[in-house]
Amino acid sequence: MTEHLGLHLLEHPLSPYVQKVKLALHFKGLPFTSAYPMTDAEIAEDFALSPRGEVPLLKHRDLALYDSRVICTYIDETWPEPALMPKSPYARAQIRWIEDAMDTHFEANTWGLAEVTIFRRATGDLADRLTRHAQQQILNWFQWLDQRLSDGGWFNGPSYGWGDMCVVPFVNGAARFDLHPKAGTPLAAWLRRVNEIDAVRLTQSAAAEAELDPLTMQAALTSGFKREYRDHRLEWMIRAGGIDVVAQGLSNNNIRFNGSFS
Ligand SMILES: N[C@@H](CCC(=O)N[C@@H](CS)C(=O)NCC(=O)O)C(=O)O
Repeated sequence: MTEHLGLHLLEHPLSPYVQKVKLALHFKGLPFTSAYPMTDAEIAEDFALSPRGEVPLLKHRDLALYDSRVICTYIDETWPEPALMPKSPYARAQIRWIEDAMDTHFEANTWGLAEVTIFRRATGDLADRLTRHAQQQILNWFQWLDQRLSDGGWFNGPSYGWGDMCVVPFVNGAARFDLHPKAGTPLAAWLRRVNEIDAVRLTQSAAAEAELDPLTMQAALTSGFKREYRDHRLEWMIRAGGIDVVAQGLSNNNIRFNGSFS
């Protein structure tokens, strides 16, 4: 498909949610343009479209959609072939369940590791404690994923699809922190196979090129950049023992929650 469809994605290549959307667009063979808002003015203009101020955000016609699940559903319903998911409601339910686990449980751990190693929100004992918590959780999640995969199988069922697109960005995200599925497990074998898919390779090389420089990111925290602490991330930080990190972020005004009506 080569026609111009006017699909424009606001993104950051490292975001696993963005990667999921890109994988869905590639799977359908849909051409799209993309950009990541950098300056304060771009961020303000683009994020005025979303009460969350998050990427991914997909613009199409007069729509500005946020949230990777909403976006992927829109893509699948608008361009139904090839289908992102199997037809059976049972199989779909399992995929949605895995997606929810990745989006709202697994991700908090890699996000927390970035808070420690890139944004340096904690040092010393607290950093060790948060890191250990994240590492242990991720290894447990690897086991959980392993149990949902048969040898040679896909999370989507008989072939690669949404079920895999919603897992691979997060598992690759853990590899950035040197956390890998155990050798010899179905998950490790799946990861090798899924990373050979062209679209996955493409999103991974874009992510590698966009790797965050810790010093730049720490400086950003003192010059107006606020990291989003909503929902599962806030809960993760508190549960992992980092309530002081939250208090400090509020006091330094470099964490934020959802926007509110003004
Ligand atoms: N539930 C959303 C989550 C999107 C999300 O959390 N995006 C992050 C990037 S990974 C973001 O834009 N965060 C903004 C910030 O940290 O300020 C989705 O599925 O799209």
